[in-house]
Amino acid sequence: MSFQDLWSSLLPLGRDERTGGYHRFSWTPADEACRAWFTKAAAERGLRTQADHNGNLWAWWDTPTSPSPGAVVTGSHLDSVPGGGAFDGALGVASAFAAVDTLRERGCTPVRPLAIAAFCEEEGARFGVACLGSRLAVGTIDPQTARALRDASGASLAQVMASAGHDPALIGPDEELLSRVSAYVELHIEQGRGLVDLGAQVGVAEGIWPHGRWRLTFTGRADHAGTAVLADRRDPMLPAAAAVLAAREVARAQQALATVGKLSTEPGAANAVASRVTVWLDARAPDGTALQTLAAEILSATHAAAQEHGVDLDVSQESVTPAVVFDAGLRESVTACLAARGVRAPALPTGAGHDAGVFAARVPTAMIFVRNPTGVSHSPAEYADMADCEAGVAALAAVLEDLACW
Ligand code: HGY
Ligand code: MN
Ligand code: MN
Repeated sequence: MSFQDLWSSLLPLGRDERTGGYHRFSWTPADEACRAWFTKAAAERGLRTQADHNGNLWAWWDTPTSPSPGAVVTGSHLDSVPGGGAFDGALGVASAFAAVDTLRERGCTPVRPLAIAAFCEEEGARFGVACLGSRLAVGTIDPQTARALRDASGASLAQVMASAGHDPALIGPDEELLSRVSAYVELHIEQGRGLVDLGAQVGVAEGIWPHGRWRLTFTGRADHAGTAVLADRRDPMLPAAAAVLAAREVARAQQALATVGKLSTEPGAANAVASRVTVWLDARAPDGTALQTLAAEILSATHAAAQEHGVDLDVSQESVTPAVVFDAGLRESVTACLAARGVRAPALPTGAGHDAGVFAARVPTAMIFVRNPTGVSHSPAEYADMADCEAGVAALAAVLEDLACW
């Protein structure tokens, strides 16, 4: 099967035909369709599928003889942000299956197990914590905290996993699995224009900026929009607006990134002063100290605004991910492997989080980026040329051949 055919079979799943955006949230029918797609793609290649106790999917190419220790894992995630693009995560999973096809066509038989992974809830779009499935597997989130996470409807992860037939009591670190993995290589569409500016089809990740996500809940007093005197109001929308503007202003001043992209308001009446407004702050900076300074300054300005308007503010840190520097040795061998095949793969930093960033804490990890002509991501406009996607598959296949077939 060509990459293009494999890719076309995944494209319609979870797609909103009206906007072209994707709504692939963990443990929903769209996610179920993606899991079925993964299982079918694995079966068509004779790979053994396993769903681990954290909800991550694995497709194993077991070696016929007694395998050398140290599985090589590749893959990414199939979930999306609300209204996300087609390529974020999905390109890495589809490219992994296509890379297995390429290895088969070349007659390569791995001497060590080779696995394709699709990690659960990488975007944190439903339960609020990014890379939830890989964090659980690696042990960087407390299982009890994870079980108690709730989605917008109030359903907990434990309830949702149980209804999907998984025992939530089992979630948590998978030491046995981690002990078997010698390397993880994730292919991902670049979320930025680095490769465009460098004129390269593929690149290799240097590292990931530290980033954090905070939930800010402003509680004021509901009132009538047409009668409540302005001076008497305790309007939570005002300090929420201050938080949005402070995020932009402080990030600009500190050459960092801060975004408020999600806001909810109660009761949500057009003719009433809100009683409660919740906003989610996403902050990212070049290093840990810069991230702390960035967040502290935004939150301080926000607290001041809440006080000024007589509004209570509760700040909850949903997730903070430290800076990631990928394994230099693995990164150099990936770069050398591609150079030996005449492929220039420049090294790039990124502000986007990935499961590879989580796995890097426990396993030598590398990332291959595929050129994104506009750099746009987390949007229906996210796009990669098919020629660049196929160059990504060829690069991934070459790296997997080097790592697993000799
Ligand atoms: O938010 C991120 O950087 C990633 O897409 N989860
Ligand atoms: Mn993403
Ligand atoms: Mn992603």
